[in-house]
Amino acid sequence: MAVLETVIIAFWAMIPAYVPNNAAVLGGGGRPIDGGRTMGDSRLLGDGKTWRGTAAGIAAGLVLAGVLTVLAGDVSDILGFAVPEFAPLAAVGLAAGAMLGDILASFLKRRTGRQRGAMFPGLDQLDFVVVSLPLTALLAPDWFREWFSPAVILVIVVLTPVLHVTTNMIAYKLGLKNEPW
Ligand code: CTP
Ligand code: K
Ligand code: MG
Repeated sequence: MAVLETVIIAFWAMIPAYVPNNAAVLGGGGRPIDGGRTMGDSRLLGDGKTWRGTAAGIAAGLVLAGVLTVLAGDVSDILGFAVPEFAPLAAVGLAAGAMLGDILASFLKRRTGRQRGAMFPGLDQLDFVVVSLPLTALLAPDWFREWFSPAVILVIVVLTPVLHVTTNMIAYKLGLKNEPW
């Protein structure tokens, strides 16, 4: 499989997992998921993980998966190779897995003494991949096997941190995000 083809499939397949993070920033606010609860000296998750942000993130991921599924046939014809349509459970695994990964990362940040907004290099860039891929493999195993070849997974692990750093820098410059990570 050509490298460019692998990169395009990896990017396409991960859009429903990439978009939730950014949508959560735009839609966030209101009641924190942890309801203010603490564990030890720190918040369980912190004020940066809200119900509204999480719902906005998952909804955005599902909508994107739907749009891409509608476009997949035409795009595949234009490109000359197939890009994935999203099985409903694959869309759920990618979108909800991304938000769950971000929430688990905040849990780990609070346990390691990091305040809301503190950076955690590595975890910040890959938290959503680490949960969304296994969750998708669990919820839609056939779909996952069809599209997430070892080569595609390798591209995702390399490409995701680059995209993450770039989009967060842009969001920071636009004043949408408080920190550039
Ligand atoms: N956000 C949200 N709900 C989520 C994820 C994000 O409301 N599930 C919103 C919050 O306003 C949050 C912002 O998006 O402050 C940026 O997200 P993120 O960088 O993930 O959170 P941080 O504020 O950095 O908090 P943490 O240190 O816990 O990651
Ligand atoms: K985060
Ligand atoms: Mg942050």
